Amino acid sequence: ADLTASFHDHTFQTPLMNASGVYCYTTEELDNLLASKAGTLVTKSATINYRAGNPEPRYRNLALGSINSMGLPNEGLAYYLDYVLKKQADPTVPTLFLSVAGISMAEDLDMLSTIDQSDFNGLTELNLSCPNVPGKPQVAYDFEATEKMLAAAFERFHKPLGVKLPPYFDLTQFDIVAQILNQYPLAYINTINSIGNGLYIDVDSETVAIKPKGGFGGLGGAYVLPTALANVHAFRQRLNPEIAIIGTGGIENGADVFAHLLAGADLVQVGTQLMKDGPDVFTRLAAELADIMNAKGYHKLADFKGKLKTL
Ligand code: FMN
Repeated sequence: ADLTASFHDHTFQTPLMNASGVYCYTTEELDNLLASKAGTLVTKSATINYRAGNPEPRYRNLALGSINSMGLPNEGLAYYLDYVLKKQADPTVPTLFLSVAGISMAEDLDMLSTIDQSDFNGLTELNLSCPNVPGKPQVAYDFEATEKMLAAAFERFHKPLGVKLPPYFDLTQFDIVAQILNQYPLAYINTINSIGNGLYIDVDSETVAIKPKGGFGGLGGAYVLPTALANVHAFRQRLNPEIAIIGTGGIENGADVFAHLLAGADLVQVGTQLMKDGPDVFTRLAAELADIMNAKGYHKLADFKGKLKTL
């Protein structure tokens, strides 16, 4: 099977990539992703300046996924911008994604201006959905703030822009959010970020799993797959066709990748499973996806992408 994925005018060898925040903090990790079966990569969500993030332990692998409250540790925008600018000079490197997540709207706009004025020619992802900064609500759960943010962003930003969204749970929320997003020339949405503020309890020790926020943290992995698929599909049914979708959440195997694509994703991202397995996960996922396609007689992604059947 041919796993080539197209995304606007970009072509990737596979539809697979890392999810921001996992295995993308350092240039060494980013280089290892480029050497893997991932079709491309996204950098760790950046703030203007370096952040140490929350106290540890702040991430825990769980049997059904993961819980984390990292608090946006990152090297600062200049570090990641410098990386993608260096790499884009190499014709063998695919188009890259650069993620930003300011602590305030002013910081987001400041970073977007910096990127706009740089030579970066890849895709920029504005993270409107970080659930793990104490005292900060997620922008994307405030519909007025989301609309204001997008209006201000597109006033100063002239390059391809996507947004990373949190999961929504009510069909009326999908209607409202899609109606806002459809007003802007977005290149794509990326859905979903972690399901915010889960609480894992270890019954033996009678304690939580992570230190920040008394144990509350974002859920990833198998816990979130049905929510992720619902968000991909609900937005694919509501968004302008020009807005592409990156499906993120709960991917453990090739069947999960297939399901995301069937629901309407153009590319997929892997967080928790990449944390557990490292970049070799992409070799396995590509092989499992190809096996499923071969068994079903599909030759290319377009043969089934978005073609989910209802009863
Ligand atoms: N999402 C972001 O957009 N920016 C981040 O900086 C970010 N950091 C994360 C750090 C960790 C340790 C984890 C586990 C997730 C983080 N996420 C971040 C969310 C993931 O990108 C992804 O949306 C979420 O984990 C669901 O995917 P999964 O089920 O494959 O883990």
